[in-house]
Order: sequence, then C-alpha cells, then structure tokens
Amino acid sequence: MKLSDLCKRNRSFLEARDDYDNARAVLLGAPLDITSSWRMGSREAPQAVRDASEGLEEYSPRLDRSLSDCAFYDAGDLLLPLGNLSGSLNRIGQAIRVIAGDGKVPFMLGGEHLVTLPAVQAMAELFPSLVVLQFDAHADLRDDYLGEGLSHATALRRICEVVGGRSVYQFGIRSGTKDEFQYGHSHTNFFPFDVAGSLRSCLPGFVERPVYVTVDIDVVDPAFAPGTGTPEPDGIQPSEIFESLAILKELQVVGCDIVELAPPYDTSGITTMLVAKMVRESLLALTRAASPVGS
Ligand SMILES: [Mn+2]
Repeated sequence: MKLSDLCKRNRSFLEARDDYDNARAVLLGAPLDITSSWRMGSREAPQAVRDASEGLEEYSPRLDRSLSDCAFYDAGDLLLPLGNLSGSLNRIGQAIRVIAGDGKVPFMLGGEHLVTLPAVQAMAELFPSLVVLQFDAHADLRDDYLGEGLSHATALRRICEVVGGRSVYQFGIRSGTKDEFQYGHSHTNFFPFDVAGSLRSCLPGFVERPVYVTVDIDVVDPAFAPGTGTPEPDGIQPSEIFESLAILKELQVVGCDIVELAPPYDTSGITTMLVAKMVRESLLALTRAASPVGS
C-alpha cells in the first residue's frame, strides 16, 4: 500500500518540502488516544503542532541550522479505525514500514504512547540491533493495565519483548509502581529522574547501533508542559530536553516520535509550542547525523 493511501494530508509543518522522494525524514501523525488511562485528547496533537509551528523561526540558534536546509516531508495524519485498537496499530506499523523501507527516517507525532509499539516492531524488522531510547515521566512497564496487555501504560514492557530489555534505555522516569521500578532496574537500562547527563554517560553503549527515540512530553515538568494526559510533577526543564535532543546528532537515529501531547489541557498553548520546537530541533539534529545504519 502507498503512504498516501494510509494518510490524510492537511496543513504541513513549517518548511516541510513537498517532495517525498528526496526527503531524509518523514513526519507522520498517529492520532490514537483510545487507551489513555486518564485524560484523552492526544489525537488532536499532530495537527495542533503543525499549526503552532507557524509561530516558530525556522532557524535554530542552538544547532546553527535552518529547517530550509533540512529535507523533510510531512505525510499528514494516518487514517485510523479508532475503536479498533489492533487495526489502528497495524496501520501505524504499515506506514512506518513504507517510510523506513524507502530508506527514510519516520518521525511520528502521537497520539498516546502505545503508537510507539508498532513503530518499534516495524523498525526492529529492518534493524535487528535496534536500541530504543525513551524520555518519559512514567516507566510504562506494566505487564497489563486493568487486564489489557496493550495500553499506553504497558508500551515499554511490550517493547522490551520486541528488542530485549538490555536494548531499552529509559531516562527521566519518576513515576510507576514498585514492580515497574524493580523491573526497570533489573531488565532495562533504567535512569530515574535524570535525562541529559545519563544519556551522555551511556552514549558509548549504542553510538554504533541504530537508535529509535521516543519522547513522552510528560518527561518535562508540568509547569512547562501542562497539556498532557497524565501530568507528573518533579520533572525536568525544557533546556534539559533540548540539550538531550541536540545529542541525537551524534547518533544513528533511524526513527523517532514525540507522544502524549493533549491540546485540550493546553489552554495557553505553551505545551504545543514546546513540542513544535522539539520537532524542529529533532529534525535538525537527526538529519545532520550520519546516514542510518544499513541504508
Ligand atoms: Mn509514556
């Protein structure tokens, strides 16, 4: 199936090129929020981020690089059969397979955190030594949530089953059950609270490997990012997330996503603007990196 058969295109992200064939990265909205355990609304995030991007400069002083120098395409939002969870996840995986199969970096905008699972499954088929980096307030390591194995609260547990816990790195975690923290400490590379310093300290472990990066916006403190389904106090400042995203240019990032922005709770628009700026900085960092492994 063609990507255009799976998506609906609307207004594009700032400076996106209308040229899929020559794009290095492809933005893709995954507006799924049906397993959100508390507050829904993340399905509205991809289009809200595109709208907010109009308020950004295309130049990044931190990276000294402009979006106009960056070949990326905005594929629009996936058409998902909401209410059909497995059908929705299958469609996400299908689209990621098309993009990555064309040698491009898929950059997905959630949606809830469960959208990361089919993306990682698809990427791990193409890149068997895939490493997953997660920036998040929550461990997302439950084995089930209310008896369901597929939930945004179980996303990273399922991902551990795909790539192996030793290939999963979790940064900024400050919330979860005691079982989740024990599982994290014994099965994954688990770094509670800290993000940028821990990321830098473990770079040698995966600098030669293909990396998938998943950023849950709730890793940032709710003072700066209130527009999310499950805000968790005691988080990092935006400067630490931007410092961490800049490090991506040293890695072989083959895919990434930013999830869990929920515009209905973002009355001032600051969370949406933060995510738009994170998209800009990530695009600039990862398209400057070396070609992905295997491409
Ligand atoms: Mn999460």
